[in-house]
This record gives sequence, C-alpha cells and structure tokens, in this order.
Amino acid sequence: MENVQRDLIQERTERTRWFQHDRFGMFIHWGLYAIPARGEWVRSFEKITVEDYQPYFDQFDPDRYDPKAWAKAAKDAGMQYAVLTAKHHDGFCLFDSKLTDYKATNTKAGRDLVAEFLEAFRAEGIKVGLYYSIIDWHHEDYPAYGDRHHPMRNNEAYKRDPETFHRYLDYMHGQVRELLTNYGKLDIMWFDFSYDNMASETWKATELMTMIRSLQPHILIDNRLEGSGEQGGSLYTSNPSVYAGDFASPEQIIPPEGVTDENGNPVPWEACITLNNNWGYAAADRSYKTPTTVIRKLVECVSKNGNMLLNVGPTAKGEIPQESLDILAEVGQWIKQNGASIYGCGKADFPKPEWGRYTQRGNLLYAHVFEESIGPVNLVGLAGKVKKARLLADGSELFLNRPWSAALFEEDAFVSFARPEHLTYPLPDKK
Ligand code: JFZ
Repeated sequence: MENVQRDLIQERTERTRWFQHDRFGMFIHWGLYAIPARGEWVRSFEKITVEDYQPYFDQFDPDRYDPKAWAKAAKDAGMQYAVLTAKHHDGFCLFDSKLTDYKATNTKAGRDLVAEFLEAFRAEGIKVGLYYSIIDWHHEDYPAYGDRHHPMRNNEAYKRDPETFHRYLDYMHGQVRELLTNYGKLDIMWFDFSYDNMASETWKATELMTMIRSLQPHILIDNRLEGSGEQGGSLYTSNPSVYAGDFASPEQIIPPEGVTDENGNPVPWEACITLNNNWGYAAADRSYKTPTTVIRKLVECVSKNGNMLLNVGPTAKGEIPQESLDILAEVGQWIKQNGASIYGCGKADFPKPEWGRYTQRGNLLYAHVFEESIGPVNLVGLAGKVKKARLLADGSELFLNRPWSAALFEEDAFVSFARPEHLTYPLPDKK
C-alpha cells in the first residue's frame, strides 16, 4: 500500500515537471455570460431562470473571435500554457458536444470554439488545458437540491429527483470523454468544483480518473474533484486518493508559505488570479491590477514554488479587453528581459530578503528588488556564498563590497548571482 502511494506521488512529480518549470499561464473565462457582462456567476447571483438566460444563447455571435490573437497575446506575455472554459457552471459548451444542443455550434458563432482555441495556441507552442465545470445549472438532471449556489434552490418546483442524478453523471463523464478523445493531446484538465456533499465519489471520481488516465496518461488534473476539508484535501497528505489531482489550485490568494504536504514535502500548486475582480467579462469592473503588481505576484508565486494562472475574460465579441492586453504587454516586456528568473525557478535556499524576493534555479540566485533602498541593497546572509553579481536585464556587473552589499539597483531592477561553483563571469581585477 505504501509503495503504491509513493508511486502515485512519484508519478505526479514526473507528470508535473513541465508545469513546475513553466510557471506562468493564461486562464480564459468565456461564455454566454460575456453578453450581460456582469461576471460568469450572473445567472446565479441575479437568480435568472433558464428561460430568461436563453436570449444570450440566441444572441451569442462572437464575430471578432480570433484565437490566434489571444495566443499571440499570451505568447508575448511570456505565458507558457493556457486553460479555456470549455463549459462553465451555466452549462453552455464552447465545444461541439454530441451530448447536448446547448453549444456554440448551435449559436450564431457556428464554430467549435474550443477546437480553434487549441489549434491557435498549439501553433504558438503554448501548452493547452480545458476547464470543465462539474457543476451544471442547465442540465435537467443536475440536482438543484444539492447546490447551495443554485438560483432555483428554494423553488419547490425546481427540486429535481435525486434518482436521476446518474443521468447527469453519464453526461458529464461522456463530455469529458469527448474532450479527451476528439481534441488531440491536452496538457491540463481543470475541473471546477466540489462543495458540501457534491465531492469525490459523488462525481464517480475514481471511474472518471481511470478513464482520463487511460485516454491521456500525461494530462495534469487539478484538485477540485475531491473537495476540501474533511471530505478531501488528500493531496496534502502522504496518502493522496486517486482523484486527489496533480496540483493545488488556490484561488485569488497566494499561500503565505507555498503549499506542502503534511510531511513538509512540496506539492505542485497554481494560484489562479483575476486581472480585475471578475473571471468572466465584467464591463463595469475597472479595478485592474497594475503590471507591477502582476509581475511582483508572479515572482511571489515562483519564490514559493508555485505557478500563476492569470485570467482574462474576453468580450461577447470574442476579444480580450484592451485593458487586459495592455497589462499583458507590459508584463511581457519585463519577462523578455527577466524570464530567466521565472522559468525553471523556485524557492531559494535563502530566506526572503527585506527589500523583495529571491527566486533560484540551481546555482543561480535571482534577487528581485521591490523596494528602493538608500545606498547599496543589503545582502545579509549571502556573505561568502555569492561569487559574482550582475544585472539580469542587461548583463552588467554589479559591485559586491564587503560585507556583501550590492550597489545601485533601481526599484524593480533584478540581479542574478552566480554562486561560487557556477562562476561564468571573470571577477573584477583585484588591485
Ligand atoms: C470557481 C468558479 O465558481 C468561478 O466562477 C471561477 O471559475 C473560479 C476559477 O472557480 O470559483 C470558486 C470555486 C470554489 C469556491 C469558490 C469559488 N469554493 O470552494 O469556495
């Protein structure tokens, strides 16, 4: 038994190798909710009935959908993978499922939007994943009675027969099979989400996982089939369940200490973060993060062995909002010069410095200076351990004087330090 568990963790470590290298991805929340433009929960929050939501299906016409432009924006931002909502909680499918009529091909879009997304992103060399909501507010056999978020929860007429839930499970498993069979190699399957008693085996999770692993053995799966708290969270133990998933998915938060299991061993994780305060397009939400914040939060994730999945919410027309594109472009400018401090990097061997953060890859330590200093940046704790310092952006050398302070960084300057065993630059002439 113990060996079996060790194998599961070992397999997870191998499967997630690329993921833990790539560090930075694009999340895309897109669906009918882009039309009301008040976020992807609009149907639930505003208690909109299936009937009153129908006009959005009838009107959906993303005539400026150009996934090549999305892929280019992701590429230029330095993102290495992308995850698109194939189906969100409202049940609308961006892909051409044979199991429902509630899909993009039956709207004015008239296209399989998932297929085109996958093609465009793969062409840019970006790894691809699909988000699939295991909650479904549209399917007639999805139990409103069990859904505390369901808009019709308190409507007696709407409480469906729990005995028919298996039909929903057939549908859900069937759609996952379609996605894993008809769309080539997928790198990530991102399920969302378990709650209350709607968790783990309620979804027939063992069966689902067995199918997924048999169809696409290398695919990464998030941890939201299992749920958290008492009924789940086995990803954080030395005994993960078969449906524990490959990585933790903290949402709108960067875990203070990163993510480790009960024995202190690192668990792969990915913080999913919005650019403003909504996942789906929200026209009135102007509270965008600054590029500096995004960069620093990405650095923070990497400094704690984690990834960042940064969200965009395309409009009803199919375009990523200009505000988001502008932020991504600036992040990309920074990544172009400083990507070496992100990709393949993780937690450093040294504690967080007072002026910023370290990331590290092998013998290279990257110092991310967030805070202006008066005089040299202090490198307390590095004495004798750093051989050479240079500015990552332009390769210029930095003066290291005893007792180990480095001179002259501007705010948001970044230095790389080659440690003694990895000396690539000649030391300055000794007088
Ligand atoms: C979920 C979705 O509901 C949301 O629309 C978005 O897709 C996000 C990435 O994931 O959000 C959640 C999931 C779980 C909880 C809260 C929000 N939860 O368990 O409390």
